[in-house]
Amino acid sequence: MGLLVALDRPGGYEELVGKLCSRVDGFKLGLPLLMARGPGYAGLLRRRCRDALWVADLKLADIGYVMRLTAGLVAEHVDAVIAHGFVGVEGALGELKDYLDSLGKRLVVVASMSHPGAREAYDHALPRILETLERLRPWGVVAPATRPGVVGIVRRRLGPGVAIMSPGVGAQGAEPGSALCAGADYEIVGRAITGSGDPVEAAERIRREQEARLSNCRGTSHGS
Ligand code: O7E
Repeated sequence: MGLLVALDRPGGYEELVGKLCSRVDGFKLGLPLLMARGPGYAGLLRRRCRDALWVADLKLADIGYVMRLTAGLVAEHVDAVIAHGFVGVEGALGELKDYLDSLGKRLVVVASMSHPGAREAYDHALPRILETLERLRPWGVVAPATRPGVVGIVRRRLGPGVAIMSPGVGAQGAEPGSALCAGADYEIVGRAITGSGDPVEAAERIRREQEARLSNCRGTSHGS
């Protein structure tokens, strides 16, 4: 069971990261934050919580050359980098994966998204993106907590060896634990924690809700 906190809004997170460190599994650094504070800010935050899983979300969807340049700016400070799946393997994700492999870093690829419009964009594309993921075998995949059925499809297709991380819990309406029950390893939570008056209490509450939902759904089939 995992909880990753999305840090998106530009701001100072040093103290919050220190407080959340023992309560969550990792942090996803958003593009607005990294643009405002610079890639080195990732290193500064990491020093507050070294053993967590640190993921850079640079909204990568480009040719391999540009994705490598962009990922290279922050790679030394993080464990994993996210890229979009629809750009394909040759000249794009394949190059990025080779580059990250050479640095000992992990690639996470978006299979589908959590917002309502993702139905227009992703429902017809998902079978092709799943083929891409099967060929590429990235370390991780992003699949939407708002659509647990999609999480289940990704898990069944890619098997147990891939880390599935699911955004959409809290502000976008999915309940804590719902994606975990569908087969995800981590739920990504941003505003429900960072926008709360008491982010530590919010993270602890979400943890408890994850645990409660997971213990209820264990024994039922994934993706239902
Ligand atoms: O809604 P929140 O505040 O809990 O934040 C959700 C976070 O997950 C935010 O950082 C957003 O960029 C990310 N996210 C989604 O919300 N939906 C998706 O489908 C995919 C992502 C994501 O991380 O995409 C990586 C490119």
